[in-house]
Amino acid sequence: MLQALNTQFGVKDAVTFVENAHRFEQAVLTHVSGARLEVLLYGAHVTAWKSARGQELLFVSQESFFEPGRPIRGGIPICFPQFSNNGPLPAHGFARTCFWRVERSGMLPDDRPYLTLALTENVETLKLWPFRFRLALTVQLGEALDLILEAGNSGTTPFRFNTALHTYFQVADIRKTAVIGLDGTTFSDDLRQGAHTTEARPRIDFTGETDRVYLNAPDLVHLRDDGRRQVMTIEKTGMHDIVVWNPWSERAKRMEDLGDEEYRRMVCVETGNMKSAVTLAPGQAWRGTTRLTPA
Ligand code: TA6
Repeated sequence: MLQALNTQFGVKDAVTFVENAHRFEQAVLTHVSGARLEVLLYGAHVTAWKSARGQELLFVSQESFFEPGRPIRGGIPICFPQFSNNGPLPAHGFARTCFWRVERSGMLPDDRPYLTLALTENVETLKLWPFRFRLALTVQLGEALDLILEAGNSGTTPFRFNTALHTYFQVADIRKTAVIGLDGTTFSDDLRQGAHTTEARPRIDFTGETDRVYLNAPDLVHLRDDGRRQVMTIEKTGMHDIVVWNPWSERAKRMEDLGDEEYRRMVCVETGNMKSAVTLAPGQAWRGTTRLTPA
């Protein structure tokens, strides 16, 4: 299988297919700047992203499961067609626990490698969600990482979905971490039964469990990691909401796939349509993008 993938989709010095330490097939993308990305076929899950400076930018828990059927704790899980437990499906939908197929790979005119993974309905997804669809993730790697998520309705009835790129950023210390650019935005607070409040703080610091969906959030926010003196610029298009999540100590202790202290080194700043569902008529398609630029 790996050999067939490399023959069909490998790109010299830029896209290679290998097994990871847990025997999952993954694509490794490399860019001339030194940036490096690992994407599993399982869940189209990005599990590692190194900057041109060689710094790992994503968090993956030491306690994460790497087992078919179980979600991975960290990296960039894709939530689809449900976000969280807001519906009858497994938490965050089924896309993150399905094996996707490679659709395309290559080099862009500016010499950035790209890869497209796709998921379409199968017997298992139809049991859970009776719709025909195509979901695709394209990753483009330069000094920034571009993530392009597309969903299409290939059936004969309309459907609604929610989706997210549930990105876990690695930070040096959550107490020296802040999200900038959400002031003035209304959020739904999961820790207060979804109560709506307007964010007053230009700089959102972390002092406890945080689980908020910022509704119709700005298309540009920053994540400051003052511990590592790094700033991540997060830009989105076609995606309405931003989730900010850190489980903090008590919740971390109750999670079997997160170490008790690991909450200190992660924060999720997620882009997607968590509350504002997308409706697609037969033949229609949706596209949302997120660009992550480290500095
Ligand atoms: O995005 C925040 C959230 O929905 C939280 O409520 C929290 O449960 C987290 O995602 C992780 O969900 P998971 O199903 O991966 O344990």
